[in-house]
Amino acid sequence: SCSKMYSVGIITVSDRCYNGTAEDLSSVALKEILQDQKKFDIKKKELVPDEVMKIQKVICSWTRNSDENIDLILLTGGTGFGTRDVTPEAVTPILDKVADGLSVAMLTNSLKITPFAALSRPVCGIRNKSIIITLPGSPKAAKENLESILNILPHALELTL
Ligand code: MTE
Ligand code: CU1
Repeated sequence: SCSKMYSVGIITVSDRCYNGTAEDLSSVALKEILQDQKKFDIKKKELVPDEVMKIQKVICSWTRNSDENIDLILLTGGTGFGTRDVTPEAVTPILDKVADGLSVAMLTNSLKITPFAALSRPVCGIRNKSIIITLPGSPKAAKENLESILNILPHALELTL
């Protein structure tokens, strides 16, 4: 059944939030959406700059089979076309399995809202039985992308166990 609670970790990837010139409002928005569902327990939160190694280090220390044993890892930010945007490049090489269906679902829904959705380069998949999803950086974009796959996540998480 889908009555189980799943643990969630949120990684904000942003140079500006990391150096204190911007406020991390996206992880707050994501938290609110997840809390409304009553199926997710937000156990971890981390803020990292747009750097491949730092992003990978947090993901690898959170996955199932690690001490933290996080079921669902959400990243927000760094999916765009900027020179510093490296979230997809950080996530891709550490995935055991790629789940393009989640990316297609997010893009399909997002393109109904704004053509600028095409400027996000989402990468989703599985590592050590944890589901990893990359979301854009703005609170609005992060929220819209997560909402477009929210209802299918409990079943996905059940299957990866
Ligand atoms: N997706 C949705 N649903 N809504 C949005 O407003 N903004 C886009 C895109 N995806 C947006 C969206 C814009 S303008 C950019 S530049 C990209 O996400 C990349 O965002 P990131 O670099 O902050 O990750
Ligand atoms: Cu943009």
